[in-house]
Amino acid sequence: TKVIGKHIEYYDEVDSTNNEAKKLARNGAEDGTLVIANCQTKGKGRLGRSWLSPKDTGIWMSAILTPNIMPSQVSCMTLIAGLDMCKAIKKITGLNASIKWPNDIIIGSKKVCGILTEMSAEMQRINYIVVGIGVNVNTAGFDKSISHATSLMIEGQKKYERKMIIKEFVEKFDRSYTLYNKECSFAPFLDIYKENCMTLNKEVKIITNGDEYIAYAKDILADGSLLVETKTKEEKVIVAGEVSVRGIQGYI
Ligand code: BT5
Repeated sequence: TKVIGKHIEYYDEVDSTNNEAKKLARNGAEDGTLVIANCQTKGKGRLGRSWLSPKDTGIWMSAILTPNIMPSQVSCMTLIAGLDMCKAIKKITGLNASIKWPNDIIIGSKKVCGILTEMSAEMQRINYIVVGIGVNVNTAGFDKSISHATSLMIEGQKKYERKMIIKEFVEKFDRSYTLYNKECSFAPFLDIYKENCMTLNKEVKIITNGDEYIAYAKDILADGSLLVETKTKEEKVIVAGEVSVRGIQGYI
């Protein structure tokens, strides 16, 4: 690869690879540095939630990125990482994975991968981005409290080598990262993102700024935002917030 994973920091156990990556980034780690751990004791989800990261079973990794883009473009970087992980999972396992906008990866109606992006920025400039990716690979089962979770092993009925998925992802993301830095636009990824996105043409629940409503997911726009139509036929553009898709078990 040219940038992503040229430098890899591996740990047997850390609190969170995102926290470790942020420390390294503050100390000037090079663009594309990957932090990978076999186990996280305090894996983090979004909005202060926790992410179960037991040893030997999953991919818990964070990429440190220092692209020359505006803070408003960071969400595209996350979309692209999700897309490349979705493609890597499909290539290595043959399973029918798809993306729940913006960047959860779903198989059937269950979540196999989540992404947590954190950044340090000024108004017009990014200091660094940390894209943290968690994939349940060989997890045998989940607690009832996260019944919406699944693993590649549960879905494919066999074990997978974590390093093969990491390798596939890193190669893809390296190419995407170079392209994004050159074009500074999500446009080259839009069609393929839509092809891999299960959110489109479905009823969704939008939770944003304390507001919650049901809408219909119509399209993904050139900047990666989600266009929805409310029950009163009003169009809204969703840039951040939580989107649940109506699935087999209600909304996931
Ligand atoms: C996410 O949050 O989906 C982002 C997860 C990011 C994890 C990676 S691992 C490497 C890096 N280092 C970190 O510390 N984090 C990143 P969110 O959408 O908020 O989902 C969190 C929710 O998913 C929790 O509240 C649980 O209900 C559920 N959950 C927890 N562990 C899970 C798991 N292993 N698989 C699926 N769902 C899980």
